Amino acid sequence: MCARMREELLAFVSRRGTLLEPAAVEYLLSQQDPMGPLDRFLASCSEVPFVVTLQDVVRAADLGRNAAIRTRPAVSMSSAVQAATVTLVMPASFHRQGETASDHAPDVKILRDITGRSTCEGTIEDFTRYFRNRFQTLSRMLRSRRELGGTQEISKARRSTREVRFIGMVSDVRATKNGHRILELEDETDRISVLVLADSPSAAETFVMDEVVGIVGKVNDRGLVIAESVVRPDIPVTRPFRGIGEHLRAAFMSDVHVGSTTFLDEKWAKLTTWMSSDDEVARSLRYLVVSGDVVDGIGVYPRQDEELSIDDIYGQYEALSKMMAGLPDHVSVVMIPGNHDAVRPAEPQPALPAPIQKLFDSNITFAGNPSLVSLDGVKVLAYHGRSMDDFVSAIPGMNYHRPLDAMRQMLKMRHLAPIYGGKTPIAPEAEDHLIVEDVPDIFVTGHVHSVGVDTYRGVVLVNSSTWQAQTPYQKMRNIEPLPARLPIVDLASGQAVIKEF
Ligand code: D5M
Ligand code: FE
Ligand code: ZN
Repeated sequence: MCARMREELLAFVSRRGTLLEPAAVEYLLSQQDPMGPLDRFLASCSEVPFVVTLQDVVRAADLGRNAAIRTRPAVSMSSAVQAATVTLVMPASFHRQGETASDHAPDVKILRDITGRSTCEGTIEDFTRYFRNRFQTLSRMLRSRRELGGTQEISKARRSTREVRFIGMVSDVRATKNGHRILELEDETDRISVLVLADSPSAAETFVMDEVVGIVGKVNDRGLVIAESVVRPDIPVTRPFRGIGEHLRAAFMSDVHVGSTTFLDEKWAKLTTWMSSDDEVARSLRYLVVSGDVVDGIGVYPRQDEELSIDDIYGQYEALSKMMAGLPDHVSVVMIPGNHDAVRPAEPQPALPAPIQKLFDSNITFAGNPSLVSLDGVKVLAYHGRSMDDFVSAIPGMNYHRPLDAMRQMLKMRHLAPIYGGKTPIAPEAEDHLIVEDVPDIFVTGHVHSVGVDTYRGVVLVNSSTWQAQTPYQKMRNIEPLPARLPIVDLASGQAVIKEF
């Protein structure tokens, strides 16, 4: 039994491409689940280490024992919620652990956004610099991946007769009539065609323009690379949710569309009443993240004036300001803009301008789109989500009702809006702010007027509903919104629920 376990453990280690210190082997064999701590340790590494030590596995085993109690319900809870996104799911256990937010001072920090740091003028040079920065940043992430050790520049790789590894930006994707796909990849030296065969392990991968990928493959005699595997920058394999010590909570909303005739004022009134009530979850809400399209705006689409109840942009923000002032004081608000708001439409968008900010109380933090913010140390990546329009057009099977699929793709590609030249306007800043540099604890989007929560590799995913009923435009495009749902995340456990109003 023990010999077999040893064999299995060593086979596991070798499959993962690392070595195990002899003392670590003995330690793991003394554990109930020898593979568990090792798996957890490897998952926490951004690249596979050369040797795993005794200390590594002991620490991972301890962490696992402590985290298991906290993380397990989070994962199972949130998948249940995703399956039933339209119902109010609030288990008794979620209630019991409430702590009162009014006892705690809020701690909001903007860790990263474009506000005040925009440099671009939109010249050709700006675009060249922007794409070079995107390529370099993402290829740096890819090069640290074990599978891509020894990558070559494309100009060198194309002359090789052995296995080659290289990194490139996708400049074309097409399907052949036999269902294979041909990618054109470019780096700073050259460009090359890559064939992804329909029966290869990478056949299920989807590709979009301008994303950066790594390829392992062989060059055939016609200079075409036959891909053996495709490597995405991605985020490290599952790590436990890095929560805070207390069960304080953050709620998420977006697409309030104040000023639209279809804004749901009765639902909003219910939300306000509940948030100010004695309900334990309501009382434990410390933060509210509002992810864009906070008002309906003016002239955003043709004949919008026919669908506006407030046809003045300041009037719209003033109305929103009153609504926000009606929420309880123990809730601190973070607000980013979306494509309907009064800032430049090109992403990254800066925070709402000062004259608009002045209309609001001081407990609101205005940040750009996207932004990485820290709420009591929990890192939240908030992005309105315009690029989902492009994901839906580019990837077969993706649709407006499954925003979490697009969000998972963004994390895999480590980019919020890879496709250039589609519906998402992108400003060519010196640095690509749409790259997911830091792995967040919570990743939130809005825009599609749907709702959902889930986890991906330990990151809590939230898509944050709308407070607007179906508009004539959405009806024409068959978009059925799921309005007036409030996702709420426990900042201690990462457990997420959706409350419906
Ligand atoms: O987006 C509201 C909904 O409409 C959302 O599901 C996306 C969809 N939408 C918005 N603009 C477009 C374009 N240009 N093409 C396709 N679908 C779109 P909102 O940003 O609130 O108007
Ligand atoms: Fe919207
Ligand atoms: Zn939008």
